[in-house]
Amino acid sequence: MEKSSNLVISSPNLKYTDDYIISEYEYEETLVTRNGNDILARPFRKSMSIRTQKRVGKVGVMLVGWGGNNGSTFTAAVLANRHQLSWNTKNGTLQSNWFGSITQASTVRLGIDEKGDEVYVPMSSLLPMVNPDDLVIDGWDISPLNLAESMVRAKVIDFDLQQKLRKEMATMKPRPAIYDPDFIAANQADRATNLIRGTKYEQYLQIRADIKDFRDKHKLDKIIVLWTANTERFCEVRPGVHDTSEHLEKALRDNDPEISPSTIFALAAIDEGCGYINGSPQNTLVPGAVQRAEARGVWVAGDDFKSGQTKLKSVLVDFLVSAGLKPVSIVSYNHLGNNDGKNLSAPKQFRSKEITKSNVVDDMVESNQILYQPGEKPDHVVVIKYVPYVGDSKRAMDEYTSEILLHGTNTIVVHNTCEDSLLAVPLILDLVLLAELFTRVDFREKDGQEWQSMHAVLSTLSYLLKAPLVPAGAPVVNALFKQRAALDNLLRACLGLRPTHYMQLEHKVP
Ligand code: NAI
Ligand code: DG6
Repeated sequence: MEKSSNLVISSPNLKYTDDYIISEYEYEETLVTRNGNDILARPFRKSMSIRTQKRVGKVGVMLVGWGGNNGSTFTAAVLANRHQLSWNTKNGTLQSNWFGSITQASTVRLGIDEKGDEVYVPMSSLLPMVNPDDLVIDGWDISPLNLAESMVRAKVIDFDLQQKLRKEMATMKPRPAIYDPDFIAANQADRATNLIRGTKYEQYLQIRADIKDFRDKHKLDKIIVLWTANTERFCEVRPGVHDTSEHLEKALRDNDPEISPSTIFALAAIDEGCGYINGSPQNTLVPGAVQRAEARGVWVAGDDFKSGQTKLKSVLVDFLVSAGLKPVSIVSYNHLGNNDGKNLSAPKQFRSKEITKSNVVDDMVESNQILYQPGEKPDHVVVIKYVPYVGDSKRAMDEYTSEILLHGTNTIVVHNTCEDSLLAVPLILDLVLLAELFTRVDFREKDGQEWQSMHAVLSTLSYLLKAPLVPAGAPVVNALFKQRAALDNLLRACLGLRPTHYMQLEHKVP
C-alpha cells in the first residue's frame, strides 16, 4: 500500500499522468573562470525534464549483519511502528515513532501562505515513497541467533517492548553468511557459526540464490541489500584484481584472498539487479564493483552511516568556517561497549573507521581560502576505545579549538551520549526509502531523448553517510546543511519547484 499524499502542485511546469509526475525544470548555476586575479562569473541555465514514476511496488530489504545491534533494532522499529505498539516504562506508556528519520519525522519548506508565513510539509508527502510498514525484511548473519535473541543480546530496546516483539521476531532467522577472519577482528570468531562454506565464487552464488529465494517467496518488485555487518579492514586495492569488473570477476573465480566478504555481497546484489548500500567504512565498492553496477544499470551507495559525532562535526565545522573562525584542532574521543566497539578495538578495523571519521571536514576547510592556505588542514585526531559497561550508549566527546580575532582562541567541548543503534536505525530506513525513490526518477534534456536514470553512484544519499561515495571526479560534500539542501531541492525539482532560497523578500521589500 502506498502512503498517500494530498499535496498537489499547480504549476505550468508540472504534469501528473496516470504513471508519472513530470517536471519541466530550469537548472541554474554560475560558471566561474579565473584569469590571475580576475574572476568572471556567468550565470547559465540548463532545461531538463524530470520524471518520477508513481508506482512504488513491493520492496524488500536484506540486511547483511541482520542479527547485530542495528539489524535487530531496525527490525524491532519496523514491527513496533507497523503494529503501532505502545509499552510501559518507569516514565509511563510510550508509543512507537520514527524520530531520527528525515523521511518520517522531518519536514521540508514548501512555500508561504497568504500571510507570508512559512509552510512546511513532511518529507514523505512530497513524492510517492515506500511506507515503512510495508517493507519486507530478510538478511544474513554469521551469528545463528534468531532476531528475538539478537534483540535481547543487543540490550537496546526497552524490556516491555521486547516482550511484545519477541514472538514475531523469534520466527526470523538470519541466513548463513560469509565469514573471513582476515577481514573482521579476531574477537568475533566465537559468534561465527552460521556460515556459507566453499570458495568465494560458491559463496557469491549462494548469496545470489538467497536473494532470488527472498524475491520469489514474497513476490517483490525491488530488493535493496544493505551492509550493517561488522566493519572490515580495508582491502588492498590492486590493479588486475579490483580495478575493472572483468578483473574482479576473474579474482572472484580464482578465490583471490583480497576479495572481501562485503565485496562478494555487493557483487551478488548488483548481479541480481539490486541496489547496494555500504553502511560501514570499508572500501567494499572498489572501482570494479562500481563499474559492474554501471554496466548492469543498478546503483550503489556508501560509505558508513553518519549518525552522531560526525553528523554534529559536519554542522559545527561548517558553522565555524562559514563564520570566518578557523578550526585548528579537532579531537574526537569515543568509547562504547557494544559488539561494534569490540570489533573496532582491533587495529585494522579501527583504521577503517578512523579514515571515514577523519576525512569529513575537508570540503569545509577547502571552501575558505582566507582562513586556510592550499593544503592546510586542522589537526584532527579520532580515538575509539572499547568499554563494555556502556553497551550501545556510545559516549562521544569532542574538543574544537579555533583561532579567532587577533589570534585569540575559542574552544568548544561537546559531550554526546549517542544511543548508537537508535541513531543509526532511522538512517537505514531513510537510505532504503530515498534510494528506492531515486530509482524511479529519470532525467532527459530534450523531448524525444531517452530517459536516463541517476548516476549508478547514488551520491544524493550523502546526508546519511560519513564518507560519501561520489561518481569519479565529482566533488565530495560533507557539510550537513549543504547535503540536506541538495536533497530537499532535488525533491522540489521533481515537483517543478525552484530551490528554497530563504530570502523572504515579501517581508523585506516594501
Ligand atoms: P554489531 O556488531 O552489533 O552487528 C554486526 C553484525 O554483523 C553482527 O551480528 C555480526 O555477527 C555480523 N557479521 C559480521 N560479519 C558478517 C558477515 N561477513 N556477514 C554477515 N554478518 C556478519 O554492530 P552494529 O552496532 O549493528 O553496527 C553495524 C555496523 O554499522 C558496524 O560496522 C558499524 O561500524 C556500522 N555503523 C554503526 C553506526 C551506529 O551508530 N550504530 C553508525 C555508523 C556505522
Ligand atoms: C565508534 O565511534 C563507533 C562507530 O561505529 C560509530 O559509533 C559510528 O560510526 C557512528 O559514528 P558517528 O561519528 O556518526 O557518531
